[in-house]
Amino acid sequence: MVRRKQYSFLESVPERSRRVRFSIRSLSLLKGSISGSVPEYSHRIRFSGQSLEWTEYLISKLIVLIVIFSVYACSEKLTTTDESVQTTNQSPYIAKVFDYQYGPGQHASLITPNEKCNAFIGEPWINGKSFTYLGGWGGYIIAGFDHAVNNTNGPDIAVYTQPSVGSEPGVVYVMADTNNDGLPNDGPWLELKGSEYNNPQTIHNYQVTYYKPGTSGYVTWKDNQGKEGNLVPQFGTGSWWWGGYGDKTSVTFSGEKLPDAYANTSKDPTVQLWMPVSGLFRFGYAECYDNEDYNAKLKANFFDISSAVDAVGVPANLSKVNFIMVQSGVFQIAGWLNEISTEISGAADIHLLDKKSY
Ligand SMILES: [Ca+2]
Ligand SMILES: [Ca+2]
Ligand SMILES: [Ca+2]
Repeated sequence: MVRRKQYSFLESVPERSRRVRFSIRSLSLLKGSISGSVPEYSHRIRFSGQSLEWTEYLISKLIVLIVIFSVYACSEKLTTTDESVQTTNQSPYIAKVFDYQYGPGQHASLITPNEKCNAFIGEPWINGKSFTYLGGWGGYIIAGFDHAVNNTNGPDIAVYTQPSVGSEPGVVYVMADTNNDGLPNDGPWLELKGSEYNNPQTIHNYQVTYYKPGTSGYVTWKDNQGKEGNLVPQFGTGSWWWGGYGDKTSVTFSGEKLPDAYANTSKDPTVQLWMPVSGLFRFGYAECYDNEDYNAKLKANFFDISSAVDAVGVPANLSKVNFIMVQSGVFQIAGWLNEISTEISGAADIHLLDKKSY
Protein backbone atom coordinates (compact mmCIF):
# COMPACT_ATOMS: atom_id res chain seq x y z
CA MET A 1 0.00 0.00 0.00
CA VAL A 2 2.79 2.35 0.86
CA ARG A 3 4.52 1.61 -2.43
CA ARG A 4 1.28 2.14 -4.34
CA LYS A 5 0.96 5.56 -2.69
CA GLN A 6 4.54 6.36 -3.63
CA TYR A 7 3.95 5.52 -7.29
CA SER A 8 0.66 7.40 -7.52
CA PHE A 9 2.51 10.43 -6.18
CA LEU A 10 5.23 9.95 -8.74
CA GLU A 11 2.72 9.67 -11.58
CA SER A 12 1.53 13.19 -10.77
CA VAL A 13 5.03 14.52 -11.62
CA PRO A 14 5.98 12.36 -14.60
CA GLU A 15 8.64 14.72 -15.99
CA ARG A 16 10.76 14.28 -12.89
CA SER A 17 9.86 10.66 -12.16
CA ARG A 18 13.23 9.32 -13.22
CA ARG A 19 15.14 11.55 -10.82
CA VAL A 20 12.59 10.92 -8.03
CA ARG A 21 12.68 7.15 -8.40
CA PHE A 22 16.42 7.33 -8.29
CA SER A 23 16.14 9.22 -5.02
CA ILE A 24 13.81 6.62 -3.55
CA ARG A 25 16.22 3.88 -4.50
CA SER A 26 18.93 5.97 -2.84
CA LEU A 27 16.73 6.27 0.21
CA SER A 28 16.39 2.48 0.47
CA LEU A 29 20.15 2.16 0.36
CA LEU A 30 20.44 4.95 2.90
CA LYS A 31 17.90 3.25 5.15
CA GLY A 32 19.85 0.04 5.03
CA SER A 33 22.96 1.92 5.94
CA ILE A 34 21.23 3.74 8.78
CA SER A 35 19.68 0.55 10.16
CA GLY A 36 22.94 -1.36 10.00
CA SER A 37 25.52 1.11 11.18
CA VAL A 38 23.59 3.59 13.31
CA PRO A 39 21.16 1.51 15.40
CA GLU A 40 20.38 4.43 17.74
CA TYR A 41 18.97 6.35 14.82
CA SER A 42 16.75 3.41 13.80
CA HIS A 43 15.63 3.25 17.40
CA ARG A 44 14.64 6.92 17.38
CA ILE A 45 12.57 6.30 14.26
CA ARG A 46 10.70 3.48 15.96
CA PHE A 47 10.25 5.67 19.06
CA SER A 48 7.89 7.88 17.06
CA GLY A 49 5.25 5.22 17.50
CA GLN A 50 4.98 4.54 13.75
CA SER A 51 6.11 1.35 12.06
CA LEU A 52 9.45 1.63 10.33
CA GLU A 53 7.65 1.14 6.99
CA TRP A 54 5.36 4.08 7.67
CA THR A 55 8.30 6.26 8.77
CA GLU A 56 10.18 5.19 5.70
CA TYR A 57 7.24 6.29 3.61
CA LEU A 58 7.14 9.72 5.28
CA ILE A 59 10.86 10.21 4.86
CA SER A 60 10.65 9.09 1.25
CA LYS A 61 7.92 11.63 0.61
CA LEU A 62 9.99 14.32 2.28
CA ILE A 63 12.97 13.39 0.12
CA VAL A 64 10.76 13.41 -2.97
CA LEU A 65 9.59 16.94 -2.11
CA ILE A 66 13.17 18.07 -1.46
CA VAL A 67 14.27 16.62 -4.79
CA ILE A 68 11.38 18.27 -6.64
CA PHE A 69 12.07 21.66 -5.07
CA SER A 70 15.79 21.26 -5.69
CA VAL A 71 15.24 20.47 -9.36
CA TYR A 72 12.87 23.43 -9.65
CA ALA A 73 15.23 25.81 -7.85
CA CYS A 74 18.12 24.53 -9.90
CA SER A 75 16.28 25.08 -13.18
CA GLU A 76 15.31 28.60 -12.06
CA LYS A 77 18.92 29.31 -11.18
CA LEU A 78 20.13 28.07 -14.57
CA THR A 79 17.66 30.34 -16.37
CA THR A 80 18.83 33.35 -14.37
CA THR A 81 22.46 32.47 -14.99
CA ASP A 82 21.85 32.14 -18.73
CA GLU A 83 20.32 35.61 -18.85
CA SER A 84 23.19 37.18 -16.94
CA VAL A 85 25.73 35.43 -19.15
CA GLN A 86 23.97 36.80 -22.25
CA THR A 87 24.32 40.32 -20.86
CA THR A 88 27.91 40.09 -19.70
CA ASN A 89 29.02 38.21 -22.81
CA GLN A 90 28.57 41.28 -24.99
CA SER A 91 31.93 42.53 -26.13
CA PRO A 92 32.53 46.29 -25.94
CA TYR A 93 34.74 45.94 -29.00
CA ILE A 94 34.35 45.21 -32.68
CA ALA A 95 33.32 41.58 -33.19
CA LYS A 96 33.52 41.29 -36.95
CA VAL A 97 34.90 43.00 -40.04
CA PHE A 98 32.58 42.74 -43.05
CA ASP A 99 34.47 44.65 -45.69
CA TYR A 100 37.76 46.44 -46.13
CA GLN A 101 39.36 48.29 -49.00
CA TYR A 102 42.65 50.10 -48.75
CA GLY A 103 42.77 53.47 -50.53
CA PRO A 104 45.86 53.85 -52.77
CA GLY A 105 48.74 54.94 -50.59
CA GLN A 106 52.26 54.30 -49.46
CA HIS A 107 51.41 51.08 -47.63
CA ALA A 108 49.57 49.37 -50.48
CA SER A 109 52.28 46.76 -50.85
CA LEU A 110 51.65 45.67 -47.25
CA ILE A 111 47.98 44.99 -47.87
CA THR A 112 47.05 41.62 -49.31
CA PRO A 113 43.88 41.27 -51.41
CA ASN A 114 42.31 39.07 -48.71
CA GLU A 115 43.40 41.18 -45.73
CA LYS A 116 41.41 40.03 -42.66
CA CYS A 117 41.87 43.18 -40.52
CA ASN A 118 42.18 41.18 -37.31
CA ALA A 119 43.86 44.18 -35.67
CA PHE A 120 40.50 45.96 -35.86
CA ILE A 121 38.67 43.23 -33.91
CA GLY A 122 38.54 43.08 -30.12
CA GLU A 123 40.48 45.09 -27.58
CA PRO A 124 43.12 47.25 -29.27
CA TRP A 125 46.87 46.79 -28.96
CA ILE A 126 46.82 43.59 -26.92
CA ASN A 127 48.81 40.53 -27.92
CA GLY A 128 50.99 42.58 -30.24
CA LYS A 129 48.05 43.85 -32.31
CA SER A 130 48.80 46.89 -34.42
CA PHE A 131 46.43 49.18 -36.32
CA THR A 132 44.55 49.14 -39.60
CA TYR A 133 45.62 51.25 -42.58
CA LEU A 134 42.76 52.78 -44.51
CA GLY A 135 45.16 54.34 -47.01
CA GLY A 136 44.44 57.39 -49.14
CA TRP A 137 41.09 58.99 -49.82
CA GLY A 138 38.17 56.57 -50.01
CA GLY A 139 39.79 53.60 -48.29
CA TYR A 140 37.37 52.16 -45.75
CA ILE A 141 36.54 49.46 -43.26
CA ILE A 142 33.06 48.14 -42.40
CA ALA A 143 32.71 46.39 -39.06
CA GLY A 144 30.12 45.47 -36.45
CA PHE A 145 29.54 44.87 -32.76
CA ASP A 146 27.98 41.69 -31.36
CA HIS A 147 25.06 43.76 -30.06
CA ALA A 148 23.27 47.05 -30.71
CA VAL A 149 25.06 50.11 -29.28
CA ASN A 150 22.45 52.26 -27.58
CA ASN A 151 22.26 55.98 -28.17
CA THR A 152 22.27 57.43 -24.67
CA ASN A 153 23.04 60.98 -23.62
CA GLY A 154 26.52 61.94 -24.74
CA PRO A 155 29.07 59.89 -26.70
CA ASP A 156 28.37 56.23 -27.50
CA ILE A 157 31.18 54.93 -29.71
CA ALA A 158 34.96 55.24 -29.37
CA VAL A 159 37.18 54.81 -32.42
CA TYR A 160 40.78 54.10 -31.45
CA THR A 161 43.55 56.02 -33.18
CA GLN A 162 46.84 54.68 -34.63
CA PRO A 163 48.04 56.05 -32.10
CA SER A 164 50.40 58.66 -33.43
CA VAL A 165 50.73 62.41 -33.33
CA GLY A 166 49.49 63.57 -36.74
CA SER A 167 45.76 63.82 -37.33
CA GLU A 168 44.59 62.08 -40.51
CA PRO A 169 40.82 62.49 -40.36
CA GLY A 170 38.46 59.67 -41.23
CA VAL A 171 34.70 60.03 -41.69
CA VAL A 172 32.57 57.72 -39.52
CA TYR A 173 29.24 56.27 -40.62
CA VAL A 174 26.77 54.08 -38.72
CA MET A 175 23.99 51.64 -39.54
CA ALA A 176 21.37 49.83 -37.47
CA ASP A 177 20.60 46.18 -38.17
CA THR A 178 16.95 46.92 -38.88
CA ASN A 179 16.25 43.56 -40.52
CA ASN A 180 18.06 41.69 -37.72
CA ASP A 181 20.09 39.44 -39.99
CA GLY A 182 23.46 40.41 -38.51
CA LEU A 183 24.66 41.97 -41.76
CA PRO A 184 25.27 45.62 -42.67
CA ASN A 185 22.72 45.51 -45.49
CA ASP A 186 20.28 48.02 -43.97
CA GLY A 187 21.62 51.04 -45.82
CA PRO A 188 22.19 53.74 -46.67
CA TRP A 189 25.04 54.51 -44.29
CA LEU A 190 24.35 57.46 -42.03
CA GLU A 191 27.23 59.85 -41.51
CA LEU A 192 28.19 61.06 -38.06
CA LYS A 193 28.27 64.76 -38.78
CA GLY A 194 31.61 66.28 -37.91
CA SER A 195 32.79 69.89 -37.60
CA GLU A 196 33.59 70.20 -41.33
CA TYR A 197 30.26 68.89 -42.61
CA ASN A 198 29.21 72.35 -43.81
CA ASN A 199 32.71 73.58 -44.67
CA PRO A 200 32.57 74.96 -48.27
CA GLN A 201 35.63 72.85 -49.11
CA THR A 202 33.91 69.64 -48.10
CA ILE A 203 32.48 67.73 -51.07
CA HIS A 204 29.61 65.34 -50.31
CA ASN A 205 28.92 62.52 -52.79
CA TYR A 206 32.50 62.62 -54.00
CA GLN A 207 33.88 59.80 -56.12
CA VAL A 208 37.36 58.92 -57.33
CA THR A 209 38.61 56.17 -59.63
CA TYR A 210 42.26 55.27 -59.28
CA TYR A 211 44.07 53.53 -62.16
CA LYS A 212 46.88 51.03 -62.07
CA PRO A 213 50.26 52.65 -62.76
CA GLY A 214 51.35 52.56 -66.39
CA THR A 215 54.84 53.34 -67.65
CA SER A 216 55.03 56.48 -65.48
CA GLY A 217 54.84 54.35 -62.37
CA TYR A 218 52.24 56.73 -60.94
CA VAL A 219 48.70 55.99 -59.97
CA THR A 220 46.45 58.26 -62.03
CA TRP A 221 43.01 59.28 -60.82
CA LYS A 222 39.81 60.92 -62.03
CA ASP A 223 37.06 62.31 -59.79
CA ASN A 224 33.38 63.08 -60.39
CA GLN A 225 34.12 66.82 -60.30
CA GLY A 226 35.93 66.71 -63.66
CA LYS A 227 39.38 66.70 -62.11
CA GLU A 228 42.23 64.24 -62.61
CA GLY A 229 45.81 63.86 -61.56
CA ASN A 230 48.70 61.64 -60.54
CA LEU A 231 49.64 60.29 -57.16
CA VAL A 232 53.38 60.88 -57.14
CA PRO A 233 55.09 59.02 -54.34
CA GLN A 234 57.66 61.09 -52.53
CA PHE A 235 59.95 58.16 -51.92
CA GLY A 236 60.31 54.60 -53.13
CA THR A 237 58.93 53.48 -56.45
CA GLY A 238 55.53 53.97 -58.01
CA SER A 239 54.61 50.33 -57.79
CA TRP A 240 54.12 50.47 -54.06
CA TRP A 241 50.96 52.44 -54.60
CA TRP A 242 49.27 49.44 -56.18
CA GLY A 243 50.85 46.30 -54.76
CA GLY A 244 47.83 45.09 -52.79
CA TYR A 245 45.30 45.26 -55.61
CA GLY A 246 46.51 42.27 -57.57
CA ASP A 247 45.26 42.24 -61.14
CA LYS A 248 42.76 45.06 -60.74
CA THR A 249 43.29 47.83 -63.30
CA SER A 250 41.22 50.38 -61.36
CA VAL A 251 39.48 50.89 -58.03
CA THR A 252 36.62 53.33 -57.40
CA PHE A 253 35.60 54.89 -54.09
CA SER A 254 32.62 57.03 -53.11
CA GLY A 255 32.23 59.14 -49.99
CA GLU A 256 32.92 62.53 -48.51
CA LYS A 257 35.97 64.59 -49.35
CA LEU A 258 37.10 66.67 -46.38
CA PRO A 259 39.18 69.88 -46.64
CA ASP A 260 42.95 69.53 -46.85
CA ALA A 261 44.24 68.84 -43.37
CA TYR A 262 47.82 70.10 -43.84
CA ALA A 263 49.52 73.13 -45.32
CA ASN A 264 53.15 73.70 -46.18
CA THR A 265 53.99 76.65 -43.96
CA SER A 266 57.62 76.96 -45.04
CA LYS A 267 58.75 80.31 -46.47
CA ASP A 268 61.76 78.57 -47.98
CA PRO A 269 60.83 76.78 -51.24
CA THR A 270 63.65 74.30 -50.69
CA VAL A 271 62.23 73.20 -47.35
CA GLN A 272 58.85 71.63 -46.57
CA LEU A 273 57.15 72.39 -43.29
CA TRP A 274 53.78 70.67 -43.25
CA MET A 275 51.50 71.76 -40.40
CA PRO A 276 47.88 70.96 -39.57
CA VAL A 277 45.51 73.65 -40.86
CA SER A 278 44.39 75.41 -37.71
CA GLY A 279 40.74 75.41 -36.68
CA LEU A 280 39.74 72.32 -38.66
CA PHE A 281 38.47 68.95 -37.46
CA ARG A 282 37.49 70.15 -34.01
CA PHE A 283 35.18 67.15 -33.53
CA GLY A 284 33.53 64.24 -35.30
CA TYR A 285 36.42 62.48 -37.10
CA ALA A 286 38.50 59.38 -36.53
CA GLU A 287 42.23 59.63 -35.90
CA CYS A 288 42.22 63.24 -34.75
CA TYR A 289 44.39 64.23 -31.81
CA ASP A 290 44.02 67.14 -29.41
CA ASN A 291 40.55 67.96 -30.66
CA GLU A 292 37.36 68.21 -28.60
CA ASP A 293 36.35 64.55 -28.71
CA TYR A 294 39.78 62.96 -28.29
CA ASN A 295 40.09 60.90 -25.14
CA ALA A 296 43.79 60.80 -24.32
CA LYS A 297 43.39 57.97 -21.82
CA LEU A 298 41.80 55.64 -24.36
CA LYS A 299 43.63 57.17 -27.32
CA ALA A 300 40.31 57.30 -29.11
CA ASN A 301 37.86 59.79 -30.59
CA PHE A 302 34.36 59.74 -29.11
CA PHE A 303 31.25 59.80 -31.28
CA ASP A 304 27.61 60.46 -30.50
CA ILE A 305 25.03 58.44 -32.44
CA SER A 306 22.77 61.50 -32.20
CA SER A 307 25.01 63.24 -34.75
CA ALA A 308 24.00 60.75 -37.48
CA VAL A 309 22.48 62.44 -40.52
CA ASP A 310 20.98 61.13 -43.73
CA ALA A 311 22.26 61.81 -47.24
CA VAL A 312 20.92 65.38 -47.23
CA GLY A 313 22.01 66.25 -43.70
CA VAL A 314 18.75 65.65 -41.84
CA PRO A 315 19.20 64.11 -38.35
CA ALA A 316 18.53 60.37 -38.48
CA ASN A 317 17.34 60.13 -34.83
CA LEU A 318 18.79 56.67 -34.30
CA SER A 319 18.20 54.92 -30.99
CA LYS A 320 20.92 52.30 -31.59
CA VAL A 321 23.39 51.06 -34.19
CA ASN A 322 25.14 47.75 -34.90
CA PHE A 323 27.67 48.63 -37.60
CA ILE A 324 30.21 51.31 -38.35
CA MET A 325 32.15 52.33 -41.41
CA VAL A 326 35.27 54.48 -41.21
CA GLN A 327 36.56 56.02 -44.41
CA SER A 328 39.73 57.95 -45.14
CA GLY A 329 38.39 61.46 -45.74
CA VAL A 330 41.21 63.74 -46.90
CA PHE A 331 42.46 63.64 -50.50
CA GLN A 332 45.83 65.25 -50.20
CA ILE A 333 49.43 64.37 -50.86
CA ALA A 334 51.25 66.45 -48.29
CA GLY A 335 54.76 66.41 -49.71
CA TRP A 336 57.10 64.08 -47.91
CA LEU A 337 54.22 63.08 -45.59
CA ASN A 338 52.68 61.44 -48.66
CA GLU A 339 48.96 60.82 -48.69
CA ILE A 340 46.89 61.77 -45.67
CA SER A 341 45.64 58.36 -44.65
CA THR A 342 43.53 57.40 -41.67
CA GLU A 343 44.88 54.66 -39.43
CA ILE A 344 42.70 53.24 -36.69
CA SER A 345 42.87 50.44 -34.13
CA GLY A 346 39.28 49.30 -33.62
CA ALA A 347 36.21 50.71 -31.92
CA ALA A 348 34.22 50.26 -28.72
CA ASP A 349 30.74 50.65 -27.27
CA ILE A 350 31.60 53.25 -24.62
CA HIS A 351 28.67 52.12 -22.42
CA LEU A 352 30.30 48.71 -21.94
CA LEU A 353 33.74 50.05 -21.02
CA ASP A 354 34.88 50.40 -17.44
CA LYS A 355 34.31 54.09 -16.63
CA LYS A 356 37.68 54.19 -14.90
CA SER A 357 39.37 53.36 -18.22
CA TYR A 358 38.41 56.71 -19.70
CA1 LIG B 1 24.54 59.51 -27.67
CA1 LIG C 1 21.00 43.75 -41.58
CA1 LIG D 1 48.02 58.06 -38.84
